Amino acid sequence: MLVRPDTARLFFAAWPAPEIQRSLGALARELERECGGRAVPDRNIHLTLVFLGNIGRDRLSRIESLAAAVTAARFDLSVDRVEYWRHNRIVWAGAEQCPPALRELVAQLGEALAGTGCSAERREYVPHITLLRNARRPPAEGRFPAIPWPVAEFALVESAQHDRVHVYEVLRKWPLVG
Ligand code: 2AM
Repeated sequence: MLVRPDTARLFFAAWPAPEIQRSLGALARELERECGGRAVPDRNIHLTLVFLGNIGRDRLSRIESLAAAVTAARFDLSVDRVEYWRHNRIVWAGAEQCPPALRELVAQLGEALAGTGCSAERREYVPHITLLRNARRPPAEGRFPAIPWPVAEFALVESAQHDRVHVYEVLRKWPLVG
């Protein structure tokens, strides 16, 4: 029997449909050839909205009811550029234009969680979709043909490691408005 620990490593994310994960995964493997490092497997590709960290499972239902009250609008994300962060050697995909509804969703989640002590991110939100870890060098070209991603829901996700492999489990999803 699988015994779950008392705490869970949690984050809110936009979770792409499998065909969008495949498009981004193909880009990740192309970048892996160019930059070295390790491509994130298709099934793990996502956009983090708010990172919560390790949270007691007894707080899950409270977090879920706060998330259910979020009323941000759905939006279209045009994933059209890649960037490299030297400090953690991540190559990631992002969007030249961050849709206002995405900022609004992140802000609403942050406000909903403010009283819970779960999340205290003070830096400006930079939407990033991690494609490569341990990259050896930055990609030469920052732009690529846009991958359109209609985002119509958001998810609460648990992150676990089994034998050093990242496993993400979508615990619940909520629709965006519109
Ligand atoms: P990363 O891809 O840049 O590592 C699950 O770990 C998700 O939460 C990943 O998208 C990861 O971003 C993000 N994450 C992990 N630790 C974080 C932190 N301290 N602050 C913000 N996001 C974090």
